[in-house]
Amino acid sequence: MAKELRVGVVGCGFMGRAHSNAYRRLNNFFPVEHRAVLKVICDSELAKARKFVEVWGYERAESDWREMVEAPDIDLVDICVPNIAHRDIALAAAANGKMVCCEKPLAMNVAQAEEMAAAVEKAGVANMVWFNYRRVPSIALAKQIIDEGRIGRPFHYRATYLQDWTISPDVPQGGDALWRLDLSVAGSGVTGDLLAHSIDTAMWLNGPITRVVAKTETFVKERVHAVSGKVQPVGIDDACMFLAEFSNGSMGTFESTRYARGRKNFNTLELNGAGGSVYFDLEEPEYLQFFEYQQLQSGKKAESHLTGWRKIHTTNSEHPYMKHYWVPGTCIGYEHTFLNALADFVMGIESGQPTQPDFRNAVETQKVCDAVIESARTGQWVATGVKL
Ligand code: SOE
Repeated sequence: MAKELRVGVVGCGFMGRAHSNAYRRLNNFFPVEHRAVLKVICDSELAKARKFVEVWGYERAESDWREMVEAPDIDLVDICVPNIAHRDIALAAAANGKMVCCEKPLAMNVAQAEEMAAAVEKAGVANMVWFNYRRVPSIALAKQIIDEGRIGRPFHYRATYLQDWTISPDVPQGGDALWRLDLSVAGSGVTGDLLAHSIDTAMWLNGPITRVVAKTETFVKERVHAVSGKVQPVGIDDACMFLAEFSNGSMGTFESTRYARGRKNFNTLELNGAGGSVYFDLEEPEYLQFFEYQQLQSGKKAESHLTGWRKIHTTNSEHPYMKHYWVPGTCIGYEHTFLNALADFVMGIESGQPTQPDFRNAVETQKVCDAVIESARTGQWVATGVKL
């Protein structure tokens, strides 16, 4: 008989939905031993949680996460609330012996992130941070290609993460919908919200970032606060660019903004090495582009009159995750990145080989985020202290 994985989710927003969908679909697509059971959805607004029960099929709604993390019928606490609340919920869940999965970024800063990693380690509970883009099959394929040695010595890593939804000065800050614009709730702007994804992916693909130099900008200096109704200074970074050095000797550029008109969720990466390059663009997530300069087996130069970038349609059963879905040539979507992450987490529990990124790993991404913010403040290169 299947073991139950009884889930309690805190937060009914965008991520609450994305994760709920993953729990509901897990056993339809992945042959894991555990059966996900949607037990509790928790939101400080009980009416919202009740609505969620109807839509997503949870067993009950609650308004106090403190009760939920103590409930004996919950195995896994999943944190989908604004960053300011991550630490307290994670610490309480771990103290109650629950597994903990947390939305990114792990915390408001490194100090909190370290505390959270220590708490889950002390409790000995399984844990994961939802850096879902690692689970895009094309990005996982890039990882495979890099690990196979097909890129050779890496020289350049290039990441962009661009959006455009905060350009209007009339967009308020704060509250349920716009907490990402409120420094006291989010911890930072695009650095924690968007670049954390790029940094996590970059260090997964290309190893530790050792030091950074950054420039941030806040284009709209004041906004009405959605809760207080008062005009308040904006503290977040609206845009951030930074240069990075990797421990493998390659260099990186990272750019993120919410002011790139027309760019909705433009997330790209490119890695150039002596033996080849890979390029990924989230607007065409089912493709990975690969340029092969040197053949892996023979070591021979592959360039000829037929040379060109290969646009790999990452939909074959040989490609990461794809054998769990449809027939070759058919695509999966954004929501499946969460499903893939959940499946990896559950397989990690079952195999005894915990999946990554866990809290400890996400502390390293947080270190880079904090170093970026510090560098933007001082104008100096800042060592990240990353240990991977
Ligand atoms: C912000 O708009 C946001 O929703 C991020 O918070 C997510 O992490 C990102 O994947 C999409 O954009």
